Amino acid sequence: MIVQFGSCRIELVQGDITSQQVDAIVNAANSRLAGGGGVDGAIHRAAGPTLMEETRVKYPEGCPTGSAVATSAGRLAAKFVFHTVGPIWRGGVAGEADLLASAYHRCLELAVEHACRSIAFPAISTGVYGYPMDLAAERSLATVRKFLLEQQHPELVRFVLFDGGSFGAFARALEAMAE
Ligand code: AR6
Repeated sequence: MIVQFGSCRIELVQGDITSQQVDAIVNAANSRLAGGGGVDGAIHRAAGPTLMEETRVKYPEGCPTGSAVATSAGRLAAKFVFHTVGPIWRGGVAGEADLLASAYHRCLELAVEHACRSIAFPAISTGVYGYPMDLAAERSLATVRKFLLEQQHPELVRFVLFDGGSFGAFARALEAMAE
């Protein structure tokens, strides 16, 4: 599914983010940038050990929730990996929505700073961190849409949804937004 916003587009696909041919791939990391399971584990496995080595050297302090940092992409087809830290869901009363928006926003800023024309996101915070999928879809897509309409960059933002449930949630939210 593709929706155009000005000269940019948001695309939804179902699949594995590590096989995407885009300039930047976003990793849903933790604040210690220590690696982990889920999409973080998959990205580090596919990229190889240089990703963790570079992360340790460049960002020994880690990365705060709602922010993001950039590394090269090891064996991945992308040029960069942006490691962002989404919020842990605590019932919605701990600023989770703003922190989730901030994580997406900072990655999009990094994409512009690194002259990326295309970027692929997973559904940040919706796995181990427990953010409800429908709410995450709405907030994530609204944040990206606003950024694209204001900045007109990057040209392509692709959400790579791992299963049918997450793809359906994002498709419903994007359809509602395009109406
Ligand atoms: N491609 C695309 N999406 C994926 C993939 C993949 N290969 N693998 C999983 N997903 P999660 P979080 C989906 O748990 O909730 C890690 O341990 C998955 O189905 O990876 O932000 C980190 O180190 C889900 O919808 O990230 C942190 O400690 C989405 O990606 C913590 O988990 C995010 O799930 C971060 O938790």
